[in-house]
Amino acid sequence: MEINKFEEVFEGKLAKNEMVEPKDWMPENYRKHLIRQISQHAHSEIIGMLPEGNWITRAPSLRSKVVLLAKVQDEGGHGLYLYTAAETLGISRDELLDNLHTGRAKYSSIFNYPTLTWADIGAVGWLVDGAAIMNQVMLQRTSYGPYARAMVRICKEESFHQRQGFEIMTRLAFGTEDQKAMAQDALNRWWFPTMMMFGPPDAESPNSENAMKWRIKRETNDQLRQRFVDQTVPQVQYLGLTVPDENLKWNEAKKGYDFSEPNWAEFKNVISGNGPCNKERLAARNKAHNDGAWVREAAQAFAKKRNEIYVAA
Ligand code: BYC
Repeated sequence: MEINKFEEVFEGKLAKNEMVEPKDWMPENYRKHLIRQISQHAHSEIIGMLPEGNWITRAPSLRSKVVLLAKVQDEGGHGLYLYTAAETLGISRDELLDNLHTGRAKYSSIFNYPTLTWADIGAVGWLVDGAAIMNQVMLQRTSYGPYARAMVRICKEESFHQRQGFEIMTRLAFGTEDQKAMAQDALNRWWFPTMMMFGPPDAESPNSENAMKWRIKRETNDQLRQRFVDQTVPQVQYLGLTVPDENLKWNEAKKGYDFSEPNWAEFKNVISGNGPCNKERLAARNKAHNDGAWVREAAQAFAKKRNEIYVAA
């Protein structure tokens, strides 16, 4: 088939809302775009284990410890589904991880902020997982099959995570005055960093045009950010807390809230490697990878031996 015939088939699939699968022809830039986005997403999942993992030993009850442990394990699983989806695009796991460990690949800005109190674990589950779901629901219909299918399971698990966070916030917000103050303090520190998770404003988002054209993204950064604010403000009100934004105001004409832009200079600083915890996160990830070398070697030795036995039999 001539190259423009291949392109026609690819465009036809997108037009009919069909999934592109690993063995289908795809433009090189589509493949690269997906490797970038899926791998950044995978990195975010496993780096996201670190700020929450910090609290497993300090969770205030056995129940909350078990729930947090399950959540952190889920994030590891999400990383695995996503790395596997990225590998179907012809890149190895080693290369993907190397890009993360050497700081060449990005991961979500949000995980470069510290979790200072137990209320932060509530805020992360409620706001960060809430924002993640807002973004990921549309990704269940993204155009690349393995990514879309991974997102279905991830979204189910993220919903449980969001509930876990909201439960912690509810207990604190309806608890003692000190507990309520702790919940408010966590909300104050996580609100704007969470808004940054959706990416820069549409007018300054270099990847959005192709992402929308190829149906990788179904909604833009600004659309999702607006929906997140509209959905979350009533939850803040229910908790009796205050959104730390004096410009937050219901706009009847647009049937949504007006709100302040996050500090985009801070965002740029964080994604350039200079956020409060970037260095700590990369050091912890590199250490975990190096400490786990013997597990990978043992698994490979086992697989090799098993193959030899099968071949001999
Ligand atoms: N952090 O052109 P744009 C989670 C980068 S966590 C860091 O708009 P795009 C979880 C962007 O990569 C959530 N970098 O990009 C929850 C680009 O740089 P490059 C992870 C960011 O890709 C709890 C540049 O800025 N979710 O799930 O069209 C526990 C310009 O941006 C960020 C996903 O990854 C950011 N917040 O849109 C554990 C969802 N925002 O690559 C885990 C999938 C932007 O050109 N990803 N940048 O050098 C997406 O939907 C999109 O990639 C984004 C960005 C909306 C994030």
